[in-house]
Amino acid sequence: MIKNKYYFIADTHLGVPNYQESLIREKKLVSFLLEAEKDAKAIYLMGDIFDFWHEYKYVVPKYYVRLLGTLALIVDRGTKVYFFTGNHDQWIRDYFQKEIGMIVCTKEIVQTIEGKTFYLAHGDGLDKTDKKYLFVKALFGSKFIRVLFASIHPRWAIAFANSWSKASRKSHSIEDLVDKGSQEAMYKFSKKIIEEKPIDYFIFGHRHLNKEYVIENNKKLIILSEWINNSGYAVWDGENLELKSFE
Ligand SMILES: [Mn+2]
Repeated sequence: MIKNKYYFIADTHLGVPNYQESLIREKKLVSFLLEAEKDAKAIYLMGDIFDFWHEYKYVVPKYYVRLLGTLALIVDRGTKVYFFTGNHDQWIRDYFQKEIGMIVCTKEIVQTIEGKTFYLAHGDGLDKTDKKYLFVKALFGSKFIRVLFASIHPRWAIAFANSWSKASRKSHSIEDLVDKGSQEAMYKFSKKIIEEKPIDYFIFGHRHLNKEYVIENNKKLIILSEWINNSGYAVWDGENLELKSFE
């Protein structure tokens, strides 16, 4: 099969709402990746793949072995895999690059793929009026907090983080479902960016919306769905950029 497609998914939030349900979703994600691999030139994991991830210098969380093994296999067989950190899984070190061979992106990237220019990001923190969110994002990204957290025994640190991430998800879930139309921060952001940069397509996760916007003419914004209730993805074949659902 010719490998000429590019796949984009986000917000699988592995780990919630509980181990059993997450495992079912993880297996579905593995099926998706193996299916996509057949004709994929690259696969973009656009953030919040894990509901919580924290790795230590010599140790990683004891979950997600099917997904991690599959990703390593796919990379070894020659497909590029990009891993964007989301707001739920930003606490990475070198494991994803070194052990799995993924290309890690800790912020947005602008990339020309088969003749079109893509602006790709997880998409949190785009609303510059949301000072509270930006403060928390800066705090969690700070070296001081990371060092402090890493110094707590994982027995406590991981347990605390798991309960925190679940609480955070609950508080966001109602807002996440609201479609703000033209008031959507990602839409406004994309409109502003194209005034300065020649971007054709924006792809974001984070908002869980599963929605396509026309920015202007042929310029598009795609906001990927989450995988807890949906299983959407975007695919680009050099001619069409489409939102699809994996069943
Ligand atoms: Mn997110």
